[in-house]
Amino acid sequence: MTELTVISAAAATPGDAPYHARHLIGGTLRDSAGGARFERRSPAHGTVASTAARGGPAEVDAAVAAARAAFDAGDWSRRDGKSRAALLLKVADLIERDIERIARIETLESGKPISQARDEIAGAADLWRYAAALARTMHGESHNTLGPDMLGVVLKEPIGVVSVITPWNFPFLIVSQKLPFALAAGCTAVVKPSELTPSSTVMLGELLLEAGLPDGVVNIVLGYGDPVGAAMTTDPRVDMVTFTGSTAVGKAITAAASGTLKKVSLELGGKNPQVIFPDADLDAAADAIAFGVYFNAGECCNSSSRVIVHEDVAEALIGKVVALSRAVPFGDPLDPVTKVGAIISPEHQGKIDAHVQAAVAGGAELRLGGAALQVAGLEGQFYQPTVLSGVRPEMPIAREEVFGPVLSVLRFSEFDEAVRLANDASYGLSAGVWSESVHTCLDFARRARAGTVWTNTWMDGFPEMPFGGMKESGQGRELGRYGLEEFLEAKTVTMRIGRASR
Ligand code: TXE
Repeated sequence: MTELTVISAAAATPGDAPYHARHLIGGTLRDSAGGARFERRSPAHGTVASTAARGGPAEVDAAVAAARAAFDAGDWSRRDGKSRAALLLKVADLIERDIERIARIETLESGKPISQARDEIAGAADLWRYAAALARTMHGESHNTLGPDMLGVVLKEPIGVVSVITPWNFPFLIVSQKLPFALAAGCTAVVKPSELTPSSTVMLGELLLEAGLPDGVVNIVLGYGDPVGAAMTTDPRVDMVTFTGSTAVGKAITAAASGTLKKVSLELGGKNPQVIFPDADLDAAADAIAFGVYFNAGECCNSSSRVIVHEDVAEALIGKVVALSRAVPFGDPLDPVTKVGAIISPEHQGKIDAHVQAAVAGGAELRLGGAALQVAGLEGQFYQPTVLSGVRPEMPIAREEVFGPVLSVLRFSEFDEAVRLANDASYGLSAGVWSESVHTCLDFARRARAGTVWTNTWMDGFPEMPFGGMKESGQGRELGRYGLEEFLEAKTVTMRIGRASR
């Protein structure tokens, strides 16, 4: 079962002094009034990666007040697109200048490989740049067929104060899928990063100050979902909540926000299928499957955790995936060779293992892995690359988000069966199809209930292309023009023109 590619400790105790993350409220970085703090240990090394101010209702109240005042004052919300764009471009430059610093804290707090953290920060900078372009292309519409003496204009206006609540798996990327688009639209914001990964968002706050963003336009409050996130979803001065995280919390936020009828935009979990038809390029598919399931240790909403393969090629495909799985370098995330790092927390590692053991007890066949991974010299938690075959659609492992490096393989024999299995989940985030036939791919793409369908590829993302989910994977879209529209409201202005008297 073993014979994996394990990367032992590059440096068992990283020498970094822990970063201290503070709230950003009204243009000032500060600790909580009573001095409350929490600390984050590296999930790979066990050392203290950071300490953070621990906020509560008082900090949320001050941050929301600052965001509301900044919005209503209009220095940002009514500023012209050209100067909004100039500021967002400056932020992109500053992010690129600080890639190394931000990537390192992402790795230390989340356990993800440093090479992928660098890519994530570079990709985030590109999102700020793309949003800057959108800031100059915002426009409404005009109507001149309402009658000879009537003119109608639809204005696009910023929705107002936005609460931005983000998870731990891609902290810097996810805040950058939301915040620059909200700012491009003219909104102001209160941001809460996950309590597990607070620091990179505060580093972003430092860059926003350096770039000259007016005080109060972006505020950051650190702390736990309850009370900080909860207060951000009920405060009547907040107009919209944008959230990425678990489906359970997404539902709780929707319920909490309904009291004041805030707009809610949600990017939640996935149980994303890759469907492999018998004429597919199996080497390419196997490669994409291994990448799709092990990227970010499977702690990824787009994880391709379900493979649905035609019975004629199932064994050949599984063989290739298992061989690739053995070759993927798992281990110390600070080593640039590593492709898969640590699991975010011991509790989460326990949940992953419980899923795997239940599947095996239920009749799934363990083809690789299925246990914790020991990495020499490191104290943190790692999980072996795991491949399960013989998974049946009714098993929990085929339906629930595992959020770990665990692949479930199901089989099919007919096209319609493949579509039915792919859509047989409460989630609808992304799906993949592999076939040499463009007809098979497009037929599947049109019938898949998923916000994104990759054909003969997996997990390509572009700022220009919208991203979001159907069913319980969420509502609303990020990125592309859609990502800007989420933060805009349409206002109808109707004018009587000409000299005709009423
Ligand atoms: O997420 P939570 P967790 C899934 C994945 C994972 C599971 C749990 O399956 O195993 O969720 O992860 C804040 N009001 N995803 O527990 O709890 C919280 O502080 C307002 C998928 O870390 O959803 C954090 O900032 N906010 C996902 C954020 O919500 C609240 C990425 C996310 O935390 C809150 C992460 C409340 N009542 C996990 N409770 C994806 N889509 O990729 C918590 N929060």
